[in-house]
Amino acid sequence: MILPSQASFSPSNGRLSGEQVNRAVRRLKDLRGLFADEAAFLAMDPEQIVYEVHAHDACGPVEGGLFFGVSTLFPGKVGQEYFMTKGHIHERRNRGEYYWGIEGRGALVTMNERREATVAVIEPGSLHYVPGNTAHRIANTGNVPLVVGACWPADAGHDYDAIAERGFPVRIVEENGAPVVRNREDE
Ligand code: PAN
Ligand code: ZN
Repeated sequence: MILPSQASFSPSNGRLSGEQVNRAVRRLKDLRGLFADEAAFLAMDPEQIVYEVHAHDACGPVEGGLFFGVSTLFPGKVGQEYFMTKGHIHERRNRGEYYWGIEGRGALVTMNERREATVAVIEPGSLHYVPGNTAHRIANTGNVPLVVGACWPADAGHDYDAIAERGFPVRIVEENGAPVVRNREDE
């Protein structure tokens, strides 16, 4: 008999529970160098949790498998820049991914291989397809946790180094109390 699931998912808050759920935490100190305002970054608590990822990855990194995850990105800013995930491109470059908004409000930032960026609003019920060969990150532009679901090929892998050097071409920052997209060329 095939067991259909070893975990449960709450449709209201996105929490994943079950024995086969992996939990990863990223703290401010794990995001060093990503934010524009280095002085503001250094003045903050490095142990502060910025986001958590709960993933049901029971099948392991096999071709044809799928992973399911829920990211919870807490509200906050470093200077004027909203809290964000590290961001990555998949190790197997052609692997795509679905994201969907569950709670809170934020931005999905993507960058293709020509370094062209897109920014989409994430809100409860929004659905986003991230094609292959495309780096992706999310930012929380609201005052409550941003909860985002994701499903991606189990053999995709995460490549952080490939984009760490030059980063994404845009930043999501607060100006006059509202989120705006800032081109890094203007910095
Ligand atoms: C997501 C991300 C998650 C955390 O599950 O891994 O939001 O972001 P970083 O991996 O960039 O820290 C996903 O895109 N998986 O492929
Ligand atoms: Zn991904």
